[in-house]
Amino acid sequence: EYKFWKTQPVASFEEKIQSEGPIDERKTPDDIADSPLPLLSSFEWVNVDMEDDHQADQLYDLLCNHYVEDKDSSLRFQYSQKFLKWALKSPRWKKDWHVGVRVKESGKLVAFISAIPVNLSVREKKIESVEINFLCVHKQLRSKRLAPILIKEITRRVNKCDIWHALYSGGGVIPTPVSTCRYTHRPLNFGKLYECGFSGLPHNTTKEQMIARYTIGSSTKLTGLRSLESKDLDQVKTLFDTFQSKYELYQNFTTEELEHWLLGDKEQQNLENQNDKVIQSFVVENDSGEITDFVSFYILPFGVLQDNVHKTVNVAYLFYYATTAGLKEPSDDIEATKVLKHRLIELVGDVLVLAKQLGIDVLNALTSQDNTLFLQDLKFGLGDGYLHFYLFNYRAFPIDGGIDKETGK
Ligand code: YNC
Ligand code: MG
Repeated sequence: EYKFWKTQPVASFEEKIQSEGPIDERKTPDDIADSPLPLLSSFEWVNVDMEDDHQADQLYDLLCNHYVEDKDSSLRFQYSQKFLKWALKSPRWKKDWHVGVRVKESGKLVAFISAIPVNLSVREKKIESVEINFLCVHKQLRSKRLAPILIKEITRRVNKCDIWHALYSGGGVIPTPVSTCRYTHRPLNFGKLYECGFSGLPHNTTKEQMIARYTIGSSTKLTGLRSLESKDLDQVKTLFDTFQSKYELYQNFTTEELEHWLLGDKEQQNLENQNDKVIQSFVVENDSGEITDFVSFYILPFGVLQDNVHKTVNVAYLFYYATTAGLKEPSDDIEATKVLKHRLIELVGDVLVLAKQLGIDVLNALTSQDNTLFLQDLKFGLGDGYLHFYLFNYRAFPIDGGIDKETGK
């Protein structure tokens, strides 16, 4: 059990955490090996160059056919090239951290893992880290202990840059989640979700009743709601920094990073039709020109794997948001939460309309942070997927992910 993870600087399931901080003894880049771990002689390490469309396409192919699937293998994440470039080339990205394994003879890309730099806040501490994502091994090479080699190799490359901590997340349990959240789903096109097998009919209901239940208006309600523009970024940064500081685990963004994550990379910002962007962000501007709220979602379709009239489900994920609501009435916590809740219902309520206008079939959100304030009112339903968050080489007290420990709801 956990033969590999037992050797890594992560908290064990059993241990009772006494204090927060690094697990490994302090090291320097000089303590770290200069060359990559050995692979079987028919394979080789490569950097996947995301600026080369041909190589980006090879990564797209690998993930499209071998990346994360839902529980009964009926749907698989379908990251587009555009999405992958955005996700992998965030500010301060390194080619050396887009690690591939190829078959020497054919050049075929059969495995991948990536890191991007992130600056984390874990409670009062700031931790220079990376985020690990897109770990993938070709289906024919599974269960051969290649994943631990990829993880050790990315660790080596990151350590060589004097970074010793990482954030990562996944649907499976390994030692030891710092937080566990559940996925929730807000159907926007119930008829299609039902036809794809994404949604079922609850007992004693008809498809027509469910379609009626999830019907939403055709126009947004908030006055002053509009697309985010680059001129808003300084205000949005201040708003976001203030809003996030109450959370126990979050990323600190520079203005440049905020621009990247909320407006997209240059390629997306220059798209003729802004509706084609995978990241969609909106602000609310009041009469005095102040930004009082922002909200964003990204679009990541699921490929439908069985034979079906529908080939993809258009899924949007609620991403970052912030509001001034509830911030200025600090005298009474309960009252402040009520104000915040009311505002988030309005804000995310408008997101439902905007997403529907873009042809999105379902909006997903996690039970994390303040999301539990609006999920029920806006008819998000609990899904069967969980997302576990992990920290590498950092012990931290568990963080509430919005799930009731007893009922799992
Ligand atoms: C996973 N997702 O437990 P033990 S999420 C971490 N994250 O080790 P093998 C994982 N570890 O239990 P396979 C993991 N999945 O013996 C498996 N493991 O200690 C562990 N799926 O290796 C597992 N992508 O090679 C076991 O397994 C060992 O052939 C078994 O390959 C696994 O990106 C995988 O779900 C996931 O492509 C590559 O199943 C494969 O099955 C696959 O025999 C579909 O490995 C796609 C998929 C995962 C998405 C993600 C985050 C990854 C985080 C990795 C950990 C990073 C640590 C920090 C490093 C930087 C540090 C610095 C500084
Ligand atoms: Mg393997």
